[in-house]
Parts: sequence; structure tokens; C-alpha cells
Amino acid sequence: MWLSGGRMASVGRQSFGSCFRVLGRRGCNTAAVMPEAAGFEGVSDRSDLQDFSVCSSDSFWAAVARQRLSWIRPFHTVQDCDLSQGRIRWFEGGKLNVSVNCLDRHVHTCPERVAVIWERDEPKSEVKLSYRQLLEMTCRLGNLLRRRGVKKGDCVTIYMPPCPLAVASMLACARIGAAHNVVFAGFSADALAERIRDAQSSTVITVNQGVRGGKVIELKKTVDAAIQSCPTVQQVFVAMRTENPVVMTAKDVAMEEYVFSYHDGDVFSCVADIGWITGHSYSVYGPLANGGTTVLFESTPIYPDPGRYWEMVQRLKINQFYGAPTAIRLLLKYGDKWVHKYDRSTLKTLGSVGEPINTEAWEWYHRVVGQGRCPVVDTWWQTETGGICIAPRPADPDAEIVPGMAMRPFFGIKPVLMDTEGKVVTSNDTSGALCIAQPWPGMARTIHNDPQRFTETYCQPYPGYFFTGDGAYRSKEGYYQITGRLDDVINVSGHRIGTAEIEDVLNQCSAVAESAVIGFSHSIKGQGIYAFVVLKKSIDVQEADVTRQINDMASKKIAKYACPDYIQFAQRLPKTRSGKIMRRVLRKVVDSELEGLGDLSTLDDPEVVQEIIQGHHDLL
Ligand code: 6R9
Repeated sequence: MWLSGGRMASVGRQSFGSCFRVLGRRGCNTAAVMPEAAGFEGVSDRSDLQDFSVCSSDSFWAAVARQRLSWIRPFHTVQDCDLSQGRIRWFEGGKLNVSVNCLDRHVHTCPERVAVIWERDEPKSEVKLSYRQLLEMTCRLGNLLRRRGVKKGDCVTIYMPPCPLAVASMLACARIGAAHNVVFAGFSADALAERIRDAQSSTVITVNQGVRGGKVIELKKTVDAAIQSCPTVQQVFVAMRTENPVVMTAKDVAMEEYVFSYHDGDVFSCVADIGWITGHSYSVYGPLANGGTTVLFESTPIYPDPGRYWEMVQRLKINQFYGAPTAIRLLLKYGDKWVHKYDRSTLKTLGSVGEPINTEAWEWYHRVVGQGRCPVVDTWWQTETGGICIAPRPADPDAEIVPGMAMRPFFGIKPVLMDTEGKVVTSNDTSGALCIAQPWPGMARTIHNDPQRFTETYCQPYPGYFFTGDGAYRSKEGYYQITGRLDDVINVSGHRIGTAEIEDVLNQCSAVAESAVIGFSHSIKGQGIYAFVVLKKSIDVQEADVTRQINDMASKKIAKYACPDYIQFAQRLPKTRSGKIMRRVLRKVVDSELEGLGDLSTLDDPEVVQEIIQGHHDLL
């Protein structure tokens, strides 16, 4: 909590108290306890120090506060107290954060020192956490709270047994300026409710179950009962202390496991074809290796109608839904009514894979499908990587998810960006070729019958690194956004821009369902921009109006050079069965190389190509 002098909250007081207790109990040599004490006149032993601390209390407290705490802003007045008036003001003008004092200070000097030993109920199963780990946990939790609307001055109720996450929850509140109201986990629902009402908490943090003396205690159920009479409570964060699932309601936010927050008993639905790597890893091997229940989807998202996915979610009580942006964009075209028709309350996590997910599709998926309560995880990976490499980890409890960003490396993955000279880019807020710096068990080891090709394609472009072929942007905060295949980068009058970046902007136009952008050779600009645009079915618009809107958006959101030279309106786009737009085919059509369209066997519907050729003719 950012404390200002004279207005200390309970969090601050507790910390100050413990600081002095340590001081008082410990040393027998004053200089060791408080080195500058040696400089105090007449102070040579503990009893002198006691006298000094009482007689010259301002000097004493000022010295202690300066020496033992880190101040964001130093205080100007040690105290302005008058017990007769009930005026208690300490360290006026000063500002500090108690969580920084408990954690960051020590992480600077001794990050690996054990901060917490958690003596669990299960005998001899203690868990140790270093200061670094505790700081990390605290920061993530703080970000999560902030992202979920907890503000400075709010009071969060923590109803948890003693565990590292409870400590991190307290410190996380302090870090973001919220007060915490820690309620003994043995209290009844009524006693808890009274304390929640008193604190007017909108947020409660708890665990599914506690364990004490070998017995299971139903803490989440107690919270459920308590909040019946607490109208202020908007959200309950639930961490898993035991393996047992608990009933989650619309207010509950799960706080564990990794990308998909999968738990025993969940129904996991990856709607990819098993012929695609996504189907391999996330319909077959992943769910089965984890003892999960997997849904195999044989149909299409719009058969017999565009409600198919959501009707299935309702009927099969699906908890995790993992699909491709292309399907999301397709469904978005049909409007919200197909989603609203069905109960999606079992859904916990929504996943996206295969292509960059544009902002509009991400937001629709999150707001409409997930009712704003299910995290959307945009997962980046490839056939060659075997499994997810960059993805948000909402369950971590990992704060932020930025729409359209794959966010953070998964465990064991060390992404790096390379500049055009093949050097590792170390700064943030920058783009480059995405490589992975060290091997991991799931990665491809070779290409069947062609090991040389494997080496040439993935290992030689940047020796010592695995080359993905994708471009990525790393934000100021260090989050990753995939900008598309490097072959899809176009160069307009010297401006290098990923086609995905332009598509993202086009897709934000209200009438646009999806788009595909390619570069074509242009006598003046080097390359020009050719956009294929599919309009939403639910909106009635003139193409000229859409064209105007697209140009406005492209120049406003990127720059004038990002305005397409040509816009071809199409009914649909050529896609693989896994939903990836076949830009190669579009490029060949625009370059009038119809003989060289290449292998079309992976096309979902080969007839689309004729429509595209016809449309291109009509446009020119
Ligand atoms: C899993 C899969 C891999 C290529 C990959 C990249 C693109 C996949 C993405 C993504 C942006 C994501 N890709 N996930 N682009 N954001 N979340 O798709 O494997 O069929 O081998 O394709 O797909 O370009 O290099 P695969």
C-alpha cells in the first residue's frame, strides 16, 4: 500500500510493528542492531538505547525509519501527535509501500533467501518460497486484482488458511493500495459475511477447500453461503488447495493450472481437426495424457446453424473451448443472437490458435461468448514446436491479458527476437524474427526422411537458435504479439509492415467480417497493398462506404501508406481445413499466375478459388 505519512492503514501498522519487535528482541549489541545507534550520544548498550528511544523518541524513530525502510518520498516531520486530541500522525510527508519493503528490498540483495516455509497439514511436506518467488507471485496477483477492477482504497477480504498464496494476496493488496481484511478460515459463513459487509468488499479471495488435521474444510462453500448476504461482492478468486473440484458460479474466478485452467473432471473441447497438429496435441494427446475428457468435433461451426458450437457447449457442459480465429470471425458475421440462445455458464477458458486473432474477434469472443468472465488465451505455437510456446497464463495467477497478444513464454521456452543482421534484439517495444533460444522436449527433432531440410530450415538461419519463420513484436512490458509469417511482411515505399497488422485494422471496421491482405509488385512503391474483404452478413452497407471507412481507419491507426491500393469484396476466402488463409493462392491470382496456384489439396473448399479469380477480374 502506498502509505502517506499520517494516514497509515492497518497493513502499514502491522508491518511497522513487526519491524520493531525484531529490533527489540534481537541484538545485544546496539551497533549491530542499528548501526547509527552507535552514534547517539550516550548510547552504548541496550539499556541506554531504551532510554534514548524514550527520551529522544523523535530522533530514535527517525533513525529507525530511515535505516530500516525504503521510502518513495522521505518524510519531513517525524511525528505530529497529541494523545489528548486523539491526533496521531507519523512520518508526515513520507510515502512508502509496505510490500516493497517486505519483498523488493530483499530481492535486490538476497533473491534466493527463503522467505516463507509453508508447513503444510500433510506431515513432512513443507514448501519453501524464496523472496524472488514471493515477489513474483505478489506482483502477478496484484496485477490480476488490478485488472479485475480492484482499486486503491478498496478492501479485499481474504478467507484462506495460512499458505504462500494468502501471504501473496495480502502483499498484493498492499502493493496496489487496497486494504485487506483477512478473516480466520475457521470462521462460519455468518461470521465471514459480517466481516465482508463491514469491509464492503467487492472481492473475496479463497481456496476450494482447506485441510486441517487431515480433515477437509469446505471453504469455498462457506464463501458461497456468506456472500448470499453480501451484495457488494462482485467476484470471488478461488485457488486450489486440494485436487477436488468445486462448483463455480458466474462470480468465481479460478486461480490455478496453466494455460486452460484445466481441472480433473473438466470437459475439454478443442474443435480442431485431428489432422492438424492442434488436434493431435490438444484433442488427443494433451487431454488424454492428463486423464481428461476430450470432445471430438466432426462437424462445422455453422451446421445446422451458426449456434452449433454454443449448443454443444450447453449440452456437453464444456469447460474449455479451443478454436481458431477464422471460425470466430465467421460466427461474428452472423451476430450475437446465436450465442445468446445457449447457456455457456460452464465455460471457463476460451482458447485461440492458428493465426493472429484480430482485436475485434478477440473482443467478441471475450465479451459475447465468454460473457466477459472467461479469459481468452491466444496461444502461439507450431507443428514444429509440438505444443503451446507463447500464451497468457490466466490461472498463474498471471495478471494481464492484452487482446490479440500471445503474451508470455510458456514454461521452458525462451523466445528471442532477431534483427535483420541476425543479432538478438535485447530491447523491448521492438519487432524481429521470432526464434527460440534453447531446446525443449516437445520440439520437432527432424523431418522424416529429410534431416538436412530440418537443419537448413530451422537451425541454420540463426545458428544456435530455433527459427520459427514468424515475426513478432515485443511490447514495452515484454509481452509478445505474433505479427505473422515473415514471408507475409510487405514493403510499401520502404515501410515494412506485417499483413496481419493491416488486417487487424480492416477487421475493426464495423461491416468487415474478415480480410486478407497481400503485397503485389508496384512500379512506384515497390509493393502495393491488395485487400480481400468479406462483409458481415448481418449488416447492410454500401461497398463505397466500407472502402471509405477502411481508408480512414488504416491511415488513422497505422499511417497513410497502409491504405490498400485495391479492395476486392469477396463472399469468402480460400482457407486450409485448419482455417489458415491461403495467401499464396491470393498472391498468385493477383499476380495473374493461375497456372502456378500449386497444391490445392489442403483447401477447405476449392470452389472459392474461382470466386476469387472472378472477383479480381471484375475489379480490374
Ligand atoms: C498450432 C498451429 C503454425 C503457424 C505459426 C504462426 C501461426 C499459430 C498463432 C499463429 C499468430 C497465434 N500461428 N498460432 N499466429 N497467433 N496464436 O497453428 O500449427 O499449423 O503448424 O501453424 O500458425 O504463423 O508459425 P501450424
